[in-house]
Amino acid sequence: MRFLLVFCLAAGALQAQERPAPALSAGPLGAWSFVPALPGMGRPVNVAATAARRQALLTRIGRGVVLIPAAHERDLEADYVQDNDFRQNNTFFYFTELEAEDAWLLLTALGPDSTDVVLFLPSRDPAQERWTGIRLGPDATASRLTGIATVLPLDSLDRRLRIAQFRTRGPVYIPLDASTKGEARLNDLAFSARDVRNVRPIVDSMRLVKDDEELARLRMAVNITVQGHLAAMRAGRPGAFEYEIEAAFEGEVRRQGADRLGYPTIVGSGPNGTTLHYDANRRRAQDGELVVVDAGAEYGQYTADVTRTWPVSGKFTSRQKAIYNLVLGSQQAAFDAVRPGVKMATLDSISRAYMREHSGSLCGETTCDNFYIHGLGHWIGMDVHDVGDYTTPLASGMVLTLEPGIYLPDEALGVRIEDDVVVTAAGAEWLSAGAPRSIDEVERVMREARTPRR
Ligand SMILES: [Mn+2]
Repeated sequence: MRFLLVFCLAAGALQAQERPAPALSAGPLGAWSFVPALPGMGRPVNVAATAARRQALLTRIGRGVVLIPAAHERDLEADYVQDNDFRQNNTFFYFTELEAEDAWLLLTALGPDSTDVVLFLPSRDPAQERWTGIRLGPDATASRLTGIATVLPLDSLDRRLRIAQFRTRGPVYIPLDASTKGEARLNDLAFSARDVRNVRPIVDSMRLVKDDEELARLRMAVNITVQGHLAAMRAGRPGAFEYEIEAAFEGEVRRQGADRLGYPTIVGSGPNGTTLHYDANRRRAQDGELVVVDAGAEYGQYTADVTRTWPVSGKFTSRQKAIYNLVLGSQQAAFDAVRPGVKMATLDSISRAYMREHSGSLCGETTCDNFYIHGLGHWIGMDVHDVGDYTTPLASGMVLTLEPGIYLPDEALGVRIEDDVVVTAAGAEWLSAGAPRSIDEVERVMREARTPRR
């Protein structure tokens, strides 16, 4: 009730400095937060969080210049578009939370107490805006909404860059990766015989530990994804096509305000459940089979990654139960070991050891861990397989997946259970616990979906 009141007050005078209240019980989880003065697709920028990240980067660098480009509109003729023509570059987004195309960010560090931040935006073009809608231009509105005091037209970038290089006489850091390999300005810099370095390793290590703002976005993406998995389970029935289950997931997450999918939805029934990245989703699920649904929604540039495995009939067979509970136990063993200081490789070994020791005769002559053919998990964030060194010991605020599986192609039987987990000071928290995971919960949700309501 208190939250509702706060929301009403905030909605009256929403400013860029304030965060919108989280989505409430009424309406979709990811309800659109309208910012009258921020054109385009953008949600409000958390100016405090982005300023803190920029300062942390400049502090790490000490002395030097950082230049980061935004993404550009996709080419409808050349690219396979997924949902719309633009997704922001992750490095640019991390330091701005801005979904502006063709922008650049220039950061200058002259020492611990002297830093400078300039955002460059293309000048507005009224004729072009008939096609694109209103764009954020280099003016006082942009400064207010982004929390960046200096916002200049794009055509002043090269001059400002030269001045920044002259003032610092230090290295120039630029993101060198697949997303920027077509940037002529960065290529010119990289071949300029100056001290040019890749900023990605520093940024990637920062992105490994999520701040509160990032965790809030991840929680939203996960909560939306949970709703999608419930919808997928409810759409399950013998004879359902895999794409019907896919549509139930994707329809629900979009209805809940997901921006797009985090990755192509995997719906593998029967034999397809034993193919790890099967995403054609064209087969008809047969009575008695399991279906593996590995699907995640993206919200506010962050993606969830959740997998559920359930029987299309709504009831597990005793064989399916035994395999499923072995995977579940293996996941729980890993979860119970998550705490700051532990490494991903240790968790992986713990989950495998559990599976080996509890296999009994389930997998015949051998133990079931021999059919657990992928790693335990990975970081998630703005990328579904997020950046960051996997040898880094866990720390509070890191977010990872735990996804053991057993794949038995000879029996057309695959089970994967994947949840998203945030490391806390005391251990870990399940983020995706709202998606039914135990056999009883899964069967109950599927039974209730079939029972006609009176
Ligand atoms: Mn995954």
